[in-house]
Amino acid sequence: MTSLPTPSRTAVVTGASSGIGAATARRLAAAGYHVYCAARRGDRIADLADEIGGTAVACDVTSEESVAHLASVVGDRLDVLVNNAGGAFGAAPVAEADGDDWRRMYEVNVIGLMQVTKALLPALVATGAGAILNVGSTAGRIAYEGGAGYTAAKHGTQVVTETLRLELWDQPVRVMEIAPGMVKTDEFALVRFEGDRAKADAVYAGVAAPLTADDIADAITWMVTRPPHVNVDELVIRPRAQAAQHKVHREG
Ligand code: 8X3
Repeated sequence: MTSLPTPSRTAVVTGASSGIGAATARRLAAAGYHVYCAARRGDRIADLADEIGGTAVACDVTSEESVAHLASVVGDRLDVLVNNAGGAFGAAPVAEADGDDWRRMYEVNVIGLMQVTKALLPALVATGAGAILNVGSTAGRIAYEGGAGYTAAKHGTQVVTETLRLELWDQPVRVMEIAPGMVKTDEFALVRFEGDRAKADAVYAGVAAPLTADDIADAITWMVTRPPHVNVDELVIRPRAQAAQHKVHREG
């Protein structure tokens, strides 16, 4: 008797064009997933998808239409969704905050996550063992000066994750969050400080070994590849040098 080939496991990673997203796409591909690399910047995900044998999907998570397109490309079965698209824009104190920056942060870190999750949930349920992994932040656990727009948005990521886990309690879908602390990527701090290289570099100054995007991708891959009954609700992960947001060991 011949048996049908097992369909390969599939994963969607949003914000896959750089940093944690790109590293996660690579790690999941190495773990045997066919990865749909989703990001606004189509050229960058095309190269990544080629490299890992995945599929590039240009997608702006803040656009319902764009997310519907992503869902149509993915089809009716999906094993893993990594909601990674997000970011910080600006670092002004509340008294000088820019409403547009705050709206953008809420749009991408919270509404985008909701839209992608909503669109792909039927496919995740259909596999009988889906996994949703939301990329939050330690900024979703604390407050710090100049961080309110971002911390509010990442607290949003955290609480949406918790809510979703409650709502899906009887469904075959795990709901998890990773909350990284200081991760040195090419873009996070640079985007936050609007291209100001000196300010971006100061974030990591003297820290011998901040986390890398690949450290986070490694942890994400571990979380989603646990057996289907094991739900790692949340994983807070920092470099050893960062005991807390305000307590970072800097050398020199
Ligand atoms: C990034 C962590 O410390 O910049 O999500 O808020 S922090």
